[in-house]
Amino acid sequence: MKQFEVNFDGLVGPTHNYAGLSFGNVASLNNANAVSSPKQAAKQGLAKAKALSDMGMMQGVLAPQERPDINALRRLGFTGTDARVLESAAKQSREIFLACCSASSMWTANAATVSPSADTADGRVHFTPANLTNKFHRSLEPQVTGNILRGTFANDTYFAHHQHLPDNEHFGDEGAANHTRLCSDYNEAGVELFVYGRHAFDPTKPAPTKYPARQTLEACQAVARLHGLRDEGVVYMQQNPDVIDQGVFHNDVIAVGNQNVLFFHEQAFHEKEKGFTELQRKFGEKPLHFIEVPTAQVSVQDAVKTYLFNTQIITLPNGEMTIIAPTDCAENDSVKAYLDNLVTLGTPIKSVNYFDVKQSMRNGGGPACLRLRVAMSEEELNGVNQSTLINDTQFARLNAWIDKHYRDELSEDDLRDPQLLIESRTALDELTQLLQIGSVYPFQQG
Ligand code: SUG
Repeated sequence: MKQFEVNFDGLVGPTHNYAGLSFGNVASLNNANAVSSPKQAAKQGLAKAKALSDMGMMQGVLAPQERPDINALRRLGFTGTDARVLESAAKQSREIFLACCSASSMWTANAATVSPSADTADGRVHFTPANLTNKFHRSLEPQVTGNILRGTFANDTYFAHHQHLPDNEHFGDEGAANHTRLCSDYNEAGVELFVYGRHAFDPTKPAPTKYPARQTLEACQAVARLHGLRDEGVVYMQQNPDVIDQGVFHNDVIAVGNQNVLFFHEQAFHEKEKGFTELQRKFGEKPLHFIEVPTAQVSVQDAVKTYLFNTQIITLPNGEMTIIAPTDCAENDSVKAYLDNLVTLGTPIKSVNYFDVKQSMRNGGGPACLRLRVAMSEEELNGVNQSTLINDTQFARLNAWIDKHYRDELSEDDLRDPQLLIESRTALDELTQLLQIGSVYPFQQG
């Protein structure tokens, strides 16, 4: 039976900007207030998606959210016309205004946790949007994310959609960024590795002290229950609290997996041996490759700076694995030396492809942040809304759509311009038609 892992990349929205909103995400803080280039950012992202499609991979896109989020501003007491809401929010509370303008929905690794049908009790692909409670600007995303996922995976026979977990820090959930599925073949039952930062109900357990742990064990367990995963198909591991305090705000900044490969930094996990023993036992007899990067070769600092682990490991149509890495990895001597050597070691990873995703990196998002993975059978893939999949025609259409609607530059002042809101809504309304996902935005729903 044919099997596919489809990467759904987040389209960068027309109001892409850098606001420095994520405490604990060092790159995002360092680039606060820089003038952004929405057109270039969107084109960079789309070019990466197209390049993967040209490599023979199945590739889709997820629509961005509408920002500024006028609804959120109204809920917070700003009233009057849309123009008035923008003006008074920007004037009275710059922080709230900027949070409601965040470009963060482009990182679809945080859109949801996805369990393929081979792992779930009812044999459907399950989706739970991440509640992203730890950051106010990200907590605005789950409702519309759910709408977009329903519009993209619109067939109830194959796809099951859950509501996001309760909006509370006890159930802080950051989606696929802390979830890695290991398997021999995509459509065989696998082991889903959930990585958490802290225990919500047990304060005696270790936790970071400087930066927040965004994901709780209890959230991971709830998602596994919702998806109907077997105990034998799940492993929970805690992220090393020390690396969270060094800027590793999601597990996908320090570890990445694909099929039977887990690529990770020596310092990534708390109680590593215990977790790996369980992982190996549940994975079974078939080979499982643990590729550990020693601190002596790549420091945690370099890993955070270059996003060595926020790479995508993909299996090419010829069966070989390749790493999709940001160009930042090629520009760092120790990381480049590590990768050059890695492909000679006889592991399933045979090559590295570098991509320029600097517009995303400046907000702390590498290639892996930009995509949500969905493993599917051919039948399930046929049940996906086909307009959301990338082929030459759809790529050309989306590129033309960006050219038509996106600005070359955007500063903080532009975000309060009511004309930008009109431009952005016009663009998004057209996008929902292009992707045939229906009315997903509040402004379309009246
Ligand atoms: O949640 N940055 C995002 C980056 C998410 C990266 N995703 C993964 N690692 N999977 C975050 O911290 C910053 C936005 C700003 O500063 O404007 C932001 O939300």
